[in-house]
Amino acid sequence: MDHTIRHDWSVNEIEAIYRLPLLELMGRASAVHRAHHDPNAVQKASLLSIKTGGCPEDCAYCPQSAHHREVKLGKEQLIDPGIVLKMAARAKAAGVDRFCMGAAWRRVRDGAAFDAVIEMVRGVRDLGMEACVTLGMLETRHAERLAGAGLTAYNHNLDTSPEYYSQIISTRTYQDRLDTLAAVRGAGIDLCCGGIIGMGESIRDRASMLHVLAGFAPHPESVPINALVPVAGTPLANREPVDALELVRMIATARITMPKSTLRLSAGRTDLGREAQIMCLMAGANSVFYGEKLLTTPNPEQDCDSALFAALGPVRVTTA
Ligand code: SAM
Ligand code: DTB
Ligand code: SF4
Repeated sequence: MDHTIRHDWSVNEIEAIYRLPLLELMGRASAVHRAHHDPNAVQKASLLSIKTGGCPEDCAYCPQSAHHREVKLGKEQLIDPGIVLKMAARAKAAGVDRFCMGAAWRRVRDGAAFDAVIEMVRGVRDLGMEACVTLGMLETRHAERLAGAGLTAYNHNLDTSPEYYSQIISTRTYQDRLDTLAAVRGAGIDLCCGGIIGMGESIRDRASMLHVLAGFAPHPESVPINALVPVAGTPLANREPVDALELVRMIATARITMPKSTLRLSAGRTDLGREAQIMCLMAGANSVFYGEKLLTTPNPEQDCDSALFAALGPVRVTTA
């Protein structure tokens, strides 16, 4: 039993950590990070949208929701597994060791499309990479099939606090999210579960979301922290970009409350300079998404990321 791992943080305690003087917060987070992780390793993960657009959910941040009719994004069919696996192999050749595939589905259904996803998961694992998928809600039998195909992790985010959630999504409940996460856990698949900052939530909401995550026993193995990418045509299109230092605080607080989890500096990197990204890594981030696109929105171009990795000096780019 590792007594440094706690599941009983209170929201007040977490908020107090978030509000610490920045240098104190970063110092503490960095110490926890170094105690539990190789501070010189940064995992490169890649994302691919295997089925884009037309999603029946109404998530206010998401360009793929069919409810946001002004978004300029086509609705596409599921990509053929052969093409997906070629892209995974290309990512692997670029030093990526985790390949994440996202479908704009409300829920997993049995049938040919799910069979194709199972084939993709098997293929990515056969390439020697970690495989993660995010397919919306699922039930135990789906989770078990994914586990049988060797899936490493299932991404399903809380997105925000239980209190702020209804401002962002009306087509499913927080409890729906928790039920899917329980089905994933029950099948023995790692959880990839995090959220977004910059959607108008308060610092209390950020602490409250971390309270739910850190209350899971075990903690999610992977915690993506996204900064909102405001997309034209979505209800959050005109949100002010979140201050980079808020992202640093969020990552540092996640690191202190979930010492062993892999923290992913996820969406929102295009607005961050090298220095801000390096602060996020010092505060406890272990991984970035690499490649010019996230699911549908831009990610830093290869030149920018080469400059970032060059500035870091020789880092171990794989942790798998
Ligand atoms: N449909 C599945 C679901 O919602 O679980 C999977 C795909 S969904 C695009 C995966 C995650 O991407 C969301 O939970 C959200 O946290 C993040 N995301 C989507 N749009 C975003 C945006 N504009 N800015 C930041 N993060 C975003
Ligand atoms: C996560 O938390 N962030 C990634 C991954 N999980 C699937 C997705 C970010 C998507 C950003 C919006 C887009 O590109 O469509
Ligand atoms: Fe659909 Fe996921 Fe986008 Fe919500 S976040 S609209 S569930 S693709």
